[in-house]
Amino acid sequence: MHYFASDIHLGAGDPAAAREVERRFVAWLDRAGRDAESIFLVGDIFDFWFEYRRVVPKGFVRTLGKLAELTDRGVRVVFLTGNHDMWVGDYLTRECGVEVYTAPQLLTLGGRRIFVAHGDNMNIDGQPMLRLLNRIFRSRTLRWLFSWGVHPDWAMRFGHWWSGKSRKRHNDADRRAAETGGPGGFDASLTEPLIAYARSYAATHEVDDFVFGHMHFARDYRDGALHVVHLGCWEKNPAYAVLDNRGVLSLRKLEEEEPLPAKNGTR
Ligand SMILES: [Mn+2]
Repeated sequence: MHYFASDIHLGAGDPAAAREVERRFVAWLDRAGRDAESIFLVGDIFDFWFEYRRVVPKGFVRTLGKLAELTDRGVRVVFLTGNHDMWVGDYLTRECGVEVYTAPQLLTLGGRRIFVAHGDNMNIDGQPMLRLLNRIFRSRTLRWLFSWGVHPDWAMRFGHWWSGKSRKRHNDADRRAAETGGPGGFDASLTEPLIAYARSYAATHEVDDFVFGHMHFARDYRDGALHVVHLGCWEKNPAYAVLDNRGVLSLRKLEEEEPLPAKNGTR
């Protein structure tokens, strides 16, 4: 079995809610670990992560411990960075045994060809502002300057502020879309650009299934041979995907317990 989850946004929101999300995530990792060959963490696992050569952010102890335990047991854990945690360094690899990728991956799993990506900065060729931001955020120079010129407490403070702002912006966009687009229909439309990307990619590559995060809307899309799974966001409606031993990839809701308390901020 191969498992996929994204957009946990650990550390987001008020501390009690953040702790609850982490508790559910760690419980999920634990359950998945019972029959998982591999677990794919498809970006935005942390609401903000920045690491120095010898310093890592406080927190996430249960998550990091569980990841280390899983890889110690021989479960393959793969982390594809998202736009909130693109600045991971070698800590997760060295300390927790996690494979880290900063770009989309086309993998063969259980005989299936699976394209996995967080889903940010795809289809940005026609969007100069996004391209510029993407270049800035991925700049090694900026990362180096940040790392050597900014005290960690200030770097973290800035990062959490920026992440919160980014989530709020998306939240507002969702709300506006909800007001104009009517209930139910708006969120699904956000996933269309990634579906379009998948369709054009599949025209030139052999791919059985696509898995994306980022849109914070769980959706299992099929159109002929095209199969695209959008993983949900764990703050709202936790969902994950499983590639089972028959080679079928499906989206599942987190079968669990009581809903999380309502709160502000989503993405
Ligand atoms: Mn996200």
